[in-house]
Amino acid sequence: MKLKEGLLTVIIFAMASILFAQNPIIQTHYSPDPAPMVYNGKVYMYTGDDIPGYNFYYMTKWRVHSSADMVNWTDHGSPISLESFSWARDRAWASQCIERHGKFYWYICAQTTQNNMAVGVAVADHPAGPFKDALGKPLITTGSWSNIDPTVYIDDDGQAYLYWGNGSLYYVKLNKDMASYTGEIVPVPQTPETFGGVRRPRNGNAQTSQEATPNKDMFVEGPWFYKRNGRYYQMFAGMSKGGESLSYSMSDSATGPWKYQGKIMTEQPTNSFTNHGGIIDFKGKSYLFYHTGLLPGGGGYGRSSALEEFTYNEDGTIPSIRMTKEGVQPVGTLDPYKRTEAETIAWSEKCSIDQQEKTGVFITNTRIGGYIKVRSVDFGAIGPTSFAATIAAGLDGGILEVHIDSLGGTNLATINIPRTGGWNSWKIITEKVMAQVTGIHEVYFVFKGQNITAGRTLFNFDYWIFKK
Ligand code: FUB
Repeated sequence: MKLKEGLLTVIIFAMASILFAQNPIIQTHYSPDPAPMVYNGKVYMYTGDDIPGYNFYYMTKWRVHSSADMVNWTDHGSPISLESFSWARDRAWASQCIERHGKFYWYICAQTTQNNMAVGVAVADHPAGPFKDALGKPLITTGSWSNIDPTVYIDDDGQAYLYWGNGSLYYVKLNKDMASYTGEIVPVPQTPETFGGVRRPRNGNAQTSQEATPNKDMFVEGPWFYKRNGRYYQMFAGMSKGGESLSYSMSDSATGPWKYQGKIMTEQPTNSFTNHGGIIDFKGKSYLFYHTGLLPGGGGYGRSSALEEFTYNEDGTIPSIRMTKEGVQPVGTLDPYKRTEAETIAWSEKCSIDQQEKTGVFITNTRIGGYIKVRSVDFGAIGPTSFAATIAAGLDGGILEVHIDSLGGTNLATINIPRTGGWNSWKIITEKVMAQVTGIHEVYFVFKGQNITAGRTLFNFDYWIFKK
């Protein structure tokens, strides 16, 4: 009896941790090297794109997601890839985007046709693009493998700084056009006092962190430069036992001297050698973005963005932060009476995303047993009477069920999906809402099927809306 109860508790705990999981925050694809940007009431998160099955960082594109509440993330697809930069041939590595006077400057790094790494910049009128290469050539190109992981910040006096580096850390002062700079590239001095240690000189061109001294720290890569309450922060991927830590230094000036402060995140079971982070304040809270290899099937070359909330110490220093599965709590609600893209997701299983010129980003590869969960949905005081979803299905048999609060919670609506004329022939299908719902709930869009071979796509799903 006791054994049975114990087993039951383990099963309930495992199910609860799946249902309450919020990290990694993107489940439909890998999303390494998260770089958050706060703009106009939303957080935009720019990431890379690890390719399943590879054994190195052979990445080819970058991605954008956004959230107004920190738990529901809308996928904006991949507005830039290596093809967007005529000079880039491989390794679409870490990036960061910033807004200046209504334009968005997305600093990326990639391997050049000359086989070294360089920093480039793409520009857009909207945070999710379309972006185009601002220069048609790299912005930083010195022939060095250290030209990776750009981070950018515009100071209160309007001066913009671009820092970057692997092993060595550099900066330049950007001009107001954000696509050129004045003065020399400045190498930042590294000592135990400034960055916790010194990396041994590189042997040739190898892109490796193997020279690290376990347990000590040093600047490895992935700088994240920002200012808060008049003080400057330089977070970076440092070195710990078994992999990269997230560590930081502080300064009273944008250009140093830097004072090493310690490790923010270290020796966590992230299942990834690298870590790469970004820090923002949003709606009065502070957040650390980082990556792990913890998405099922993931690892060191299959990394996904994760998120934790933290509070600065009174003196402005950053506490030690542990990774969690539960992630963060919502800081806003979602209005179900406005069109919501189906690719707005708090958690999902057994589905992925695709992108087309006409439809934009949509959910595809929906399979039996899969679902999309959306959190903090506010139905208000008067509940909905109907639910509509935009669906495309080349075959029939798929069923979309809408439940609240859990996968098996109250069933609000069921759509038996007909053939719509093809996987790209979209139809708005409306159904009556079968139960009364008011107030704030989680909503589950559950994928089911009748007489269907398990594993095949049930339907494509573009957006949904409730009506009162
Ligand atoms: O994602 C490729 C590289 O791995 C990044 O540029 C580094 O920061 C590390 O995360």
